[in-house]
Amino acid sequence: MKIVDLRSDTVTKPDAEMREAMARAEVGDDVYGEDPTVRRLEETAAELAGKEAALFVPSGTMGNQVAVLTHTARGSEVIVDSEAHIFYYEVGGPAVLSAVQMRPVSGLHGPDALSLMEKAVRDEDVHFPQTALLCLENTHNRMGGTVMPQDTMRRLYQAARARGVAVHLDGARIANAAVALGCEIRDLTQWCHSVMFCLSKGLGAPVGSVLAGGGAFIDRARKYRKMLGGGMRQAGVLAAAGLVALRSLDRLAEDHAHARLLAKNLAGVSGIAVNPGRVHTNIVVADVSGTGLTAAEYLADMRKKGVLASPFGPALVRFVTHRDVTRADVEHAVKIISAG
Ligand code: TLP
Repeated sequence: MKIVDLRSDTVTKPDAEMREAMARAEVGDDVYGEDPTVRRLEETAAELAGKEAALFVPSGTMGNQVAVLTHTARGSEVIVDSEAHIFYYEVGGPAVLSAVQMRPVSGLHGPDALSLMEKAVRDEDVHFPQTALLCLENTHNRMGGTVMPQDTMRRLYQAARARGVAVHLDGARIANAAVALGCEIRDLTQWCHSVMFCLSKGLGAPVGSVLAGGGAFIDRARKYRKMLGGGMRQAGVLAAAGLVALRSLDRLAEDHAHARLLAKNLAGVSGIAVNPGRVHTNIVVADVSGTGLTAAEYLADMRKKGVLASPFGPALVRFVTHRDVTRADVEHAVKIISAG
């Protein structure tokens, strides 16, 4: 049976070109700073993000957690959207690792972003924790891969900076945002102090993310990465795949077109509610309550028929397009889903 795997853009496998680059990578012990391929990846990533330096990390989660550790002090507060990955999907890491208090704000990535953020920043008061950090996410996973425009990022960044609050961007899919907006990654990342972005999502690398920021910030982050066990040795074999991944940013437009095609077709399927207008990038969120099934039941049924997707709530299902899914695969998935 043909399987179309739309669970996540993390499921891609390295292609022949990537494996070839991995096999040929020049390597050294990166904890000693001696892996030339890792260095090249970090320099390339810093350049793309318009930052002084970058750090190769094994995962997006570690990149975000190292950023929170580096920006905050124990007991300080972090403003974050209530649906953000850092708050929702990172196993409570900020509480355990950084001993910070998360301040989840509902709607932080909506039209009232600026006023909600300004309201959440603490004044000086003996009772209050100090607001140390604002975390943004672009594209926003749980909001269906939606893009935060550059102007919103700029206004949030300027307001946060005026209050002495640092800004970290979870840019796991920042390349998707840049492609959707038709701008450079650095046009977006100029509005944050640090950014994490993933090489292992739509870009197809098997492992790895990058944290970019100022030189002194990355020096401190490197020590936290070591503390968390993320100091890797001959990591150039992985960085080589990342370098190949960074050459293929433009291909994300294809994933976006496939997601639009999927959304347009699903919107016409009875029992399934999709808003194609909210599909900005490679994620489609569908409400399946009209089928009379829960998301888990619906997904189990689709799995039997060869279409894989992820649960996103009691009645919500997420479909993600990626480089290992062709237009024909999307058309096949539409046929299966439409048949119910
Ligand atoms: N997201 C995964 C799951 O963890 C939900 C997915 O399938 O989408 N930030 C954002 C916005 C992400 O979507 C993810 C991964 C991460 C961080 C973490 O990256 P990894 O998986 O490399 O730790």
